[in-house]
Formats: sequence, C-alpha cells, structure tokens
Amino acid sequence: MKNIDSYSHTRGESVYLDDIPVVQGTLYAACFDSQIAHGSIEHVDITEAEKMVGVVRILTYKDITGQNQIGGIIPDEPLFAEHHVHFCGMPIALVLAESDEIARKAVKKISVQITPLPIITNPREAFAKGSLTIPSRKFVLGNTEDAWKQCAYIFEGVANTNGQEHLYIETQGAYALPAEQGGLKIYSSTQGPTAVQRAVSKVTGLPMHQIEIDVTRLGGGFGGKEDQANTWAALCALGALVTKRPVKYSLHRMEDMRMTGKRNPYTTDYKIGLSSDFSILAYEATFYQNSGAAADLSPAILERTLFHCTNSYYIPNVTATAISCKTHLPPNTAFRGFGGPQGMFVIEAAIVQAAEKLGVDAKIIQSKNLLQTGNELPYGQKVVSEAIPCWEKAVKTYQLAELEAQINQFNNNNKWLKKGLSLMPICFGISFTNTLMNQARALVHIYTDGSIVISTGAVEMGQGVNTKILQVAAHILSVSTSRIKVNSTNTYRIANTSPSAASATADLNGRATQIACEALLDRLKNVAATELNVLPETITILNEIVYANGEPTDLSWEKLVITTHNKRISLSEHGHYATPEIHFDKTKEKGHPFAYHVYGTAITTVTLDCLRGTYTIDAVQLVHDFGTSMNPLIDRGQIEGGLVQGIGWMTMEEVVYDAAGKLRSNALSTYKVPDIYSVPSVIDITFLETVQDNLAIFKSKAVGEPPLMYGIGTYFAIRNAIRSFNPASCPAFDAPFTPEKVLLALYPEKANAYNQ
Ligand code: LUZ
Ligand code: MOS
Repeated sequence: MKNIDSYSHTRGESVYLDDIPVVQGTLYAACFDSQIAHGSIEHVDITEAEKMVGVVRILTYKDITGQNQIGGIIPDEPLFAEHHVHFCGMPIALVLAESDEIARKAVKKISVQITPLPIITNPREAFAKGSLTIPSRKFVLGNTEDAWKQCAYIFEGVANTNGQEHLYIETQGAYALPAEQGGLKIYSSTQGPTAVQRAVSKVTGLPMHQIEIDVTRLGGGFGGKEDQANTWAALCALGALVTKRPVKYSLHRMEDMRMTGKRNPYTTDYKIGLSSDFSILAYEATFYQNSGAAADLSPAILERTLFHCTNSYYIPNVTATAISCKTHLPPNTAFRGFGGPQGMFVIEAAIVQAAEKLGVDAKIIQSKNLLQTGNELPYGQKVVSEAIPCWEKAVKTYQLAELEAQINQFNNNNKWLKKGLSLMPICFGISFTNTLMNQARALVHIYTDGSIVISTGAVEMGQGVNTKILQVAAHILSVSTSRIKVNSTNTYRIANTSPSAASATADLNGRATQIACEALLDRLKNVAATELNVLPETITILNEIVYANGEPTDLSWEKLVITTHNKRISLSEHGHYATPEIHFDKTKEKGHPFAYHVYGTAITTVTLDCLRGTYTIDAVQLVHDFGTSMNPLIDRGQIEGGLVQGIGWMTMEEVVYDAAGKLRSNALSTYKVPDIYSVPSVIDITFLETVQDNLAIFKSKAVGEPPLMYGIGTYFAIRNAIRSFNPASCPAFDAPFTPEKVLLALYPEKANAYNQ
C-alpha cells in the first residue's frame, strides 16, 4: 500500500502549519534572543521597538501569567530570560506585530545590556567544574576489575561525536487562537501535543482542559520537535492571552538553527579487554554528554546511551558511566537514535582500535562477539537476537569475500584512489526507556454511512504512521481503505499522549487502534448474528460482506452498520494499549525495558581521493530485521532516510560553536547536509523476514531510528581507505570525518607541521 499522503505531498496540497489560512486580526511574533552565551542582564530597552507602527505589544518574563518554566524532565529552563542568559539564542523578549516583517524589524530595535560571565562549551570542563544536569548513572554487568586480569589484550582511548542539526524541512512554529471561556486552540508543529499542552498550561496558568492542541502533520521532526516545539507554542499562547488576538510564529531557518538545540555531542573514554582468541571480556566507558544549558531530554538520552553502549555484542563484564554536563550551548535534545548512536560509535571505535593494534580485521572481533539469544545485556534484559542471522546473511548475500578481493585489487592498482570497507551491525531497543510512556489510545468512530474516522496520539511527520494505522483498521474490520480517514492529532480527542518518538509510534498507536477495532468488530458480529439468527462465533466479515458459517450473506458492511445504529448500539470505541512485559528498576539499573530489539548489518564501501581528502560512498548493502513488514515501501523509505541521515552525521555535518558559544554553522551555506550527490551510489536493502511473535504491530518491527546507525559504518570505511593509503595513519576517533579531517589524516606528518 502506498503512503496515503503521497498525492497531497506531490501536489503541494498537504497542510503544514504555515499553510493554515490565518484568521483576520492575527498577530505575528518574533523573538529577541541573547547574543551572549552567559551573563547577567542589566537592562532591556524596548522603547524604540515599541514605537514602531504595527507593533502591538512586546512581551518579556514580566508578562508571564503562570510560571516562567518549560523544563520537561527537570524544571530548569525558563521560557524567557529573567536576570541571566544561559545560551546564545535564549529568548529575552517577544515582539507581536501586524506582520511578520514588522515583527522582525522591531526585534532589531531592541537592545540589551549584559555583563558577561564565564562561558563553558566543553563537557569535560563542565564536569571538572561540577556543572551537571543530573547525578551520573552507571550500568554494571559482571566485574570489569576482575576481568582485566583475564584479558590478553587491553586498549584504551577516547572517542568523540559531534552534534547534528535536525534540519526538518518545516521549521518550528505555532499558531494560537483565543477560544471561548478564556481557552486556547493551538496549532503546533510538534511530535508531542501533550508536551505542548503541559508547557502551555504551566506558562499560562490555564488548566490543561482549556488548551486544545491540534497537529495535522509535520514537515519532519527527527526528535527536534519532541520537546522543543513547546517554546514557540508557549510564546504564542501567552501572546494570544495578553492581546486577545490570534498569534502566529513560524521560525525563519536561521532563527531555528540558532535558537534550538541539536543532537548531544559526546566525548568518551573507553577501555576494552580481549582474550587471546578475540572474545571481548571487558569494556568500560565513561560518557561525557554535552547537554547544553538545560536538561531538556538529555537525562533520558543519557540513559539510552548506556542501554546501547555495547551495541550488538555480548560482553560479560561492563562498567558504563554516563555524565550529563551542563554547558552554555542551546539545550541539546532528542535526535533520531536518542543517545544510542553516540554509545554505539564508541564500542565500534574501541573494536577498531583493538583490531588495528592486533593487526586483524575488525570484522573478526565483531563477528566473534555478536549477541546470541539468551545473552544478557548490561541492564539485565536477555535478548532474542537476530544479530548473527543478519550478519551471516549480509556476508553471503553481498559476497563479502569477493567484495574484499576486488577492493584489494583496486587498492593495489591505484595510487591516489583507495577504497575502504566496513561492517556495521546494529542492535536497537524498542520502547520508551521511561516505562510509563509506553501507552497509547485510539478513538474510532464508524458513521452511519459506513465510513470510519480514527484519531490516535500518533503524529504524522512523514514517517508514514497514518498509513500504517489505516492499514491496521482496514485489516481488522476488513473494509476498503477508502472508507477510512485518519484524523489530525488533537488533545481533545486523545488525551495524555506520549510523543511520537522512540520508533514506537506505530506499535503503540497501531495496537490501540487494533484494540478499538476488535471491540467494534465483536459488537458488529453480535448484531449480525442476531439479524441472521446464527451464533456470533459463526460470523466473519470479509471485504465488507458478512459471512455466516463461511457462506456469504446479503448483509453488507453498510447494512450492518446502519442496523447496529438503529438498534441503539454504539459505533464508537476508545482503545487503550500499554506495552506488556516491560519494566525497569532505576535503583538497581536492571530490568527489561524494551519490548524487543531490532537488528541488522550494513556493509559499506567508499572510494577516497587521497590527494583531496574527498570521498564517495560506493555502496551500502544491508540486511535489516523487519520482523514481518506491514508496509515494505514505507519501511524501505525509513531505512534509506535513516541511513543517509546517519552518514551525514558521521561525515559532512559539522556543528561549530565558537569559544563564545556562538553557532558558526548557522545557515545552509556553512552547514552541509547530504544531498542527492552525496548519498551512496547504491543502497541495497535485504529483508530479514522473521515470523516469530514479538510485541510489534502485526509483527512488523519498528523502523524509525535503527537504520540511522548503519551510517556509522561509513566512518570506519573511510578510516580503512585512509589506512590503505597510509598504514601508519592512526587518526583520532573524532566524528564527523569531514574531507578536511580526512586530508589531515592522510598526511599526519604534514598535519602535525601545519598544526604547529
Ligand atoms: N524519547 C523519549 C525518545 O522520551 N524516550 C525514549 O526512550 C526515546 N527513545 C528514542 C527517541 N526518543
Ligand atoms: Mo525521537 S529522537 O524518536 O523524537
């Protein structure tokens, strides 16, 4: 089945936030944000801006009717700066004007006097100064202290990963309209309508039932709108309450890049120990996470780093420590993978370092230590593993031995071009790590003409979740998909939603839809049985026809529906689903937090230009664990998109803050994302189809985040190409591997001279 949005997307008819027709009297908002990363505010001067024709009102923290607080996990983030600024881009004032243009002109007339304070941008420095968002966390399995004594080889090192700009095509934004009885209706480009509702409630002081959040669709989220859509909605809400007029704020790209947080950069110390036959016996890692100026989602991201610190490997002795370091950058936040990729990069770096020092292929160590069913992860969960089937199928399907022989031959025949290859296995846990968030609801109405409308807590952000939900309902009720509409996500229809995140949206909301549809089906079958004078167990509905004892009857879907209504039986159902089996005890750091894991293996080959440091990715060929895909087209799209986004993070996307905490890569001229020319020439995806039971919707495993981590393979393929040109080169594990860094790694002697 095609993505139900494909027609309206390609025809430009899909309605994003900025396409909603504005109501007469709408005001436009724009932020005056701090240009200083840390300091105390002496004076804010809005007099010139206020005088401008068309400026209606300028808000500061003094206008907040509730609390000046938008922190999600920890209340540590003011909406507006009061007496201090903590990062460049922190909102200080909000202009409300008759047009977007006037609002932005007025912002330029605001001035502020700030006394600078010391700025920290480096997480290790923050740690040394005791600047943390939460106490550190530690996962322990076995005993590493004892295990080191058993190891034949031990290696230590440092691995760094940088941030990543979400670059959703649709920037952040909100549109708030005053409603009757002092309430608000807010259109928001958010992954978390309830998170927005809560933040608006806190900032305005209104109870949640006065705040309706409506989300039709997003032009991408990638985690950036899991918590950070709250700011703009809260600002618009406040503006609408104060002025009693609708207020809209749709961020310009550079505002968005400057003011919002990104993927958390990490710097990590690791130590790995192996037996003489390359079993990994022990692993220690200390992760320093750069949280930015507030906790935001960083504590949860930190946790997922620990959950994924051993990737797809069984390691019997692990000590992993994670520290969330508070700096003066915009608060960093969720980004596809949610700390998992940051953890997985480090174990891969450790294995590669060991392999290089021991003079063996990394794949020898990787394949030797892959997870097997029944193995215990550092947090106590025993896995049902597909790691080895994925790996073996990739090696066989893509003829690894032949591929390696071709690469060797190429490298022997070429002086200035070198190819490199890597294998990247993945293992990603599905469920919110915070157990209570793993619940969802669906509201299904059947109308008397037989058409159906479904509302759930799922937000459609391009990932195709609405198509999957529609498929669930069409399958359970056995009706044509054309009878079904999936409605916008609205907090008045579905309450207390978890954000659409953690790759779990189709599982959670799909299951809730399934539960609601099954209840309706039961009710309809009972009515049919009465009508046909047979037992309910003998009734089936297939393709909109009622069957009794396997024989078609003249009772159609439409007739059955109207009959049910005429008998005064409800054609509506509210389904609730909570993932069974999962639990986690934070005091012990043990439990069974994930419904299941997703596996896969990618083989990446690159060609490196050893004069220029530039590279092309020849192919990424991978075997991915889909379970039983309910929509192979959508799932393939998620793999391709996730892979390329991961490659971008590992290669060309370079977030640069200067020592003053100012974002230098603040536009698309200075921040390079993958385009059609930089994606792999070949992306080949083989489905590992498994049929065993799991907790996925229709056994179709979650597919949103896991493929991003295939991109890590590109980093190590480039490294291998460098070393085939210059075997003495041993560059630091410091992603992204931009062409500049690659060039310096090709000629380390010259790079050293240059750096002096
Ligand atoms: N968001 C969240 C997530 O709140 N908890 C999670 O575990 C998670 N995992 C991935 C992406 N977003
Ligand atoms: Mo996400 S990182 O699943 O919002």
